[in-house]
Amino acid sequence: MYNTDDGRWDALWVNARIATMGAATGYGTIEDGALAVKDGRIAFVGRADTLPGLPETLAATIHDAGGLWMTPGLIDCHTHLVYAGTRAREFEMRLKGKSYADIARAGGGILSTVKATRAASEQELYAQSEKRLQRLLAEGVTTVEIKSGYGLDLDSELKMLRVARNLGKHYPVTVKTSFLGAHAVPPEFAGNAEGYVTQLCDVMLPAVAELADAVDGFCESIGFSAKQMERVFAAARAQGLRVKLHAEQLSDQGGAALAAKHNALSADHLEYLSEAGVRAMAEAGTVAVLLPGAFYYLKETKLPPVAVLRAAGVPMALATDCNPGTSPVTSLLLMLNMGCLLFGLTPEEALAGVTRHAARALGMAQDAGTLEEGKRADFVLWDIEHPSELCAQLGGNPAKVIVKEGVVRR
Ligand code: DI6
Ligand code: FE
Repeated sequence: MYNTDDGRWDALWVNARIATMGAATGYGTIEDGALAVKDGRIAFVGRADTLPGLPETLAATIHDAGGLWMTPGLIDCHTHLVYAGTRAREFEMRLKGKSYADIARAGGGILSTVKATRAASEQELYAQSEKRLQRLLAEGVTTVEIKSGYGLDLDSELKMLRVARNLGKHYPVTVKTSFLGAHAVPPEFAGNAEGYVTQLCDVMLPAVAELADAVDGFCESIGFSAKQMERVFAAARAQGLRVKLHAEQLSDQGGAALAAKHNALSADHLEYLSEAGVRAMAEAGTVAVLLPGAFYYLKETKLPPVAVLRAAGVPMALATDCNPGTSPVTSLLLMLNMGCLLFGLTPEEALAGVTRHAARALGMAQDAGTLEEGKRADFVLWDIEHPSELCAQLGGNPAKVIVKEGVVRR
């Protein structure tokens, strides 16, 4: 790395093998590639021999990527990483034969994390959540979605959303928040889900809207019905917020079609998705967010209909679902492997699922997810021989250099 005096660009990276992820299929590979940064955005990406001059004359700082592979910064578009406590005891119970739904109905599950999260101070909650975020970032994540939904009362939901936003202020990561008040019925409303939905729509949603980028829900027999979610979505629209939905995770509730009808950014999980649901998503352009960590951790056997989604042209994203109950996962790279081996994605599809399609699932397609001029200069240099290695490997971390909005963070 060396400096020149009056470069046009802030920085220029040369000698990189670039997987732009900008092509409809494949990696969008550029051999002997160069990428320039200006004001945190990508100002040039292409073959070095198409640069408009000698590198030294073009930028203030020249970085030699040393032949490493460059990809967009990874995007984890579905996490619940702000929470307190653990649920390891439930892991033991499930090993002894109890199901996730049994435990939830007995007052464990989500509600046990609600108890711990309500009890935690904002500082404690931040400290516990920060560790999980650090692990995600170490593997090249530069954008993360974080849901509320373990507070389920106004103050605790606000606390969660503030923690999520503050993490984004203190770490080199873009945080998108989702209000997931419709995650479970809190104890104060036991037996009165309708009453809780009313409180959620009339009081909570307007009060959290400033801290939320989108509104989510858990549409399930142990969560909220499609009818109840419809009320939540109407309230979201009144606040000008886009929606998304945990749909068809444990049973087919018609959630994906409902989400599509409300122009949702994404429908997530989708193991029990019907063909009608796939068609509705395709027509609406709703992203399918696949969560192999939860599939694996719950020992689910029903697979999401990947071949049908693919044939219908529904964009498929992959995410960790980082949460204490069904997916205590802080490795998006591990999800690449599981997406391929458990769900049958190709490595190109898996990588698009944590870049281009994940950006779209967050409504950020204009801004992130591919290495193209005008987008944020969020990228990773990997010590790998080919992008497929990011999917093929288990464990280890080949991320060598992580750049967030043009600034080297590692
Ligand atoms: N589906 C999930 O997999 C997570 N939330 C949801 O709606 C699980 C949340 C938990 O068990 O704590
Ligand atoms: Fe989830």
